[in-house]
Amino acid sequence: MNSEYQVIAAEFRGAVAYLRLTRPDKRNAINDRMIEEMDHFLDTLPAETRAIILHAEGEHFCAGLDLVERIQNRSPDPLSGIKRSRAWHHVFTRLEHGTVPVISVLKGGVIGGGLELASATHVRVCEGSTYFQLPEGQRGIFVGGGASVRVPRIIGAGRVTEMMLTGRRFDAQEGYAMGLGHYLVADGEGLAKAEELAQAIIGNSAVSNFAIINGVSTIAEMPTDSGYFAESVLATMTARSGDFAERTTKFFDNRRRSREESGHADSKTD
Ligand code: 1HE
Repeated sequence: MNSEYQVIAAEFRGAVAYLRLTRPDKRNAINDRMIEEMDHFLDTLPAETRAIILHAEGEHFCAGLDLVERIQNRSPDPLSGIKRSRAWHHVFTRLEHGTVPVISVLKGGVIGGGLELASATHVRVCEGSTYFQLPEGQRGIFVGGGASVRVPRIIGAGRVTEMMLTGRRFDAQEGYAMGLGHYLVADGEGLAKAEELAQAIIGNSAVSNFAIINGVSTIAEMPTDSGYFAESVLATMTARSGDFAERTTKFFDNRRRSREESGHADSKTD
């Protein structure tokens, strides 16, 4: 990718990288260009990035696959469809299993591929207008960006099957109760909430954040003994990162200091 972004925007403010979908006239539908641009965004993340905030222009987070482009570029060669699907898998997996946590700000439609994208993010903030839908059955297609893998892990295969068969919508409250959203905020307040959460996450050890975003979902798929093995390796790796001793010593020093200060305050009042 060598030209300017057309369908996303990138902004870097200190440790936070902002990835904004900028195709509101098409309800942020994901075309091939958007996948390429997201890939490039991840290629060029500044070294100081400690969290990514994914958000969108307009009233809808994302209307899923660009159906119009898909029909125009339809090819009888099944491999062309496979390549497109694999490109989505590649980019969404880079988001999910990269080195920094991703917080998404959801609003309006989180439809089809929009839910595939959202489910690759680690913390999902829903504004009140958010709704979730998988209308693939109605459109005559199937999910191709990882939804059949990621969404059942959140809400179960049975609910995903039913969502896809009936095309039903879950509103923000329902999505929140099911775990599709982790925070529910009023319309227009999603970005501020994401920024507040980003600051909390940035305050963690970067090595722990890496272990959390890669370890938990990967270990959940492993056979039990492999999971225990992988967990012990991550536990040892994080504990040896240097951050651990420094942070934990500071934590107890601060507690001791505040205990002493409150004791001092007590003796003053005595
Ligand atoms: C689009 C798309 C799209 C809007 N591809 N162009 N996704 C869907 O089935 C969702 C289809 N879209 C909708 O249901 C509605 O557009 C919305 C509920 C999202 C928004 O409604 P509204 O009234 O605000 O907008 P609109 O008038 O329907 O559309 C505005 C424009 O956005 C219009 O373009 P225009 O040039 O005529 O102005 C629409 O064509 C365009 N637009 N959605 C292309 N999806 C890897 S597999 C993943 C499989 C899936 O994602 S399936 C789900 C697909």
